[in-house]
Amino acid sequence: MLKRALTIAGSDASGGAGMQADLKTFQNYDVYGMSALTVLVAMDYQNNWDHQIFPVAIETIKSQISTTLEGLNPDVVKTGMLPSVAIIELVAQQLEIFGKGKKIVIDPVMACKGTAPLFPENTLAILQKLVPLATVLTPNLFEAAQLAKVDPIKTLEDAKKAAIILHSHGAKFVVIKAVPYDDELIAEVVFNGTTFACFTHPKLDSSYNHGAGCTFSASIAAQLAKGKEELQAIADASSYVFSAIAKSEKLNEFTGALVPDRQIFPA
Ligand code: PXL
Repeated sequence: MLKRALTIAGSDASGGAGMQADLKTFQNYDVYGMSALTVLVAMDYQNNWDHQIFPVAIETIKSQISTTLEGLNPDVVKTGMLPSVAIIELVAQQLEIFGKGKKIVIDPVMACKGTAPLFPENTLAILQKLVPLATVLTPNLFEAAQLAKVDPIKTLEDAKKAAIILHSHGAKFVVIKAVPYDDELIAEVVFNGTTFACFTHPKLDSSYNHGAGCTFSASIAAQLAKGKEELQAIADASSYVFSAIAKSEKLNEFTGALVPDRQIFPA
């Protein structure tokens, strides 16, 4: 039977990140995707690709969550950009009531690559309301340091300390993305409360990677929907995104497209 995944996230007009990345990824795994849109992001191509942010009204978000989470019974829910404390609180409340027993992937989006943090005041709300609901929490280095209230993460040891702190706030699996591992490798660093795992791959400096974070957490969500165990889903998501970046293609002078391989495996 078709497995179902819901993304509660923003729209990236450029098509690479946000719910566009999530729905494309779900499709690529043969998982039925649905969405509750929280914010629209547009980019100014005449002004250095500056990001413009247009939040969706709370009642509109609530109706979409009702349609999907209550009305269509997703196997897994993924969250992405939530552009205000009120929206974070709404999503957390709806997940607590209607998300019971479901796997939940929380991508604590705080900024778009190359831009200033969008919503620094949201950090505490994400930590208190969403992190405790996470089956898998997928911060990047910046988000992990902000949420764990530690200095910028520069080493594997720094990342492990932050992962322990974030796990203590209730996330079952914490994955810190793109941690410097050694001179040639970067790693996804995973902590589940007892053991660490590192999934390494070579650094890929020159490729386009817009939307890599969203695609990574959406890949985990799709695989969880199909019944894969968390650690294996995280490992396979790491390879999936690495390959998609390696094959990425330029779209314009500011951004490129990830090119992932299609994933066909039985549910
Ligand atoms: O990559 C972070 C991100 C998440 N969600 C939306 C975005 C971006 C970055 O552009 O636009 C909607």
